[in-house]
Amino acid sequence: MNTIPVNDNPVTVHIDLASGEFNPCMEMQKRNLSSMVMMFSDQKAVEDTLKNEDRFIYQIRYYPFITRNSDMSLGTTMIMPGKIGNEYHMTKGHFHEADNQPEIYHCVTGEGALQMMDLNGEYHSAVWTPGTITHIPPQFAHRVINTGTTPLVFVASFHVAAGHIYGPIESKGFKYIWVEKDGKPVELLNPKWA
Ligand code: S6P
Ligand code: ZN
Repeated sequence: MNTIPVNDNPVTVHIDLASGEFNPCMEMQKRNLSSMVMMFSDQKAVEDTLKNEDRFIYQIRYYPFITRNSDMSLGTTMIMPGKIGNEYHMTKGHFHEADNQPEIYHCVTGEGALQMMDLNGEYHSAVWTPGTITHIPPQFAHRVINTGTTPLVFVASFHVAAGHIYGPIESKGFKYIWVEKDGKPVELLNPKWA
């Protein structure tokens, strides 16, 4: 990661809405299937896909805005269209480490859904098209699913101090999974929660 400059003056950046490319960009991360094996429910489909390719699932780009007494960050995520078995490509999903940290997600390109769940299993989802904005309250894990046939791009606004916790989602997932059935996206109970 590049060194984050402290800058007390206004900063302007540019985002390409079709690709999520950030200019300037401070950090980039690519997630391929091998880095999120446990997130998909059809493990046989994961294994079969990995025999052929370590499929590129999504790309994250960040720009942190740090002043002497505040911090904000913008991130873009571009999720490729596709499925593992019948389950659509998605982000890993995480809780924030700090329990008072919300986040705002803004869908700018593509079609999909956002799922949110707290530690008690209270579950919500929102269907996304370009222009949809969702406020994710503190203590709700969040994951985005690309249910379309083109890349899905969204912009995330959060505090750098929020942090990430992936463990609970890695082990049990969200209460529901998004799969294709008869050519359409449907939300089904996750077998791990049945
Ligand atoms: C950070 C924010 C996003 C995600 C990104 C990838 O709080 O929610 O920038 O990090 O969408 O998702 P994940 O679950 O792989 O971190
Ligand atoms: Zn987050």
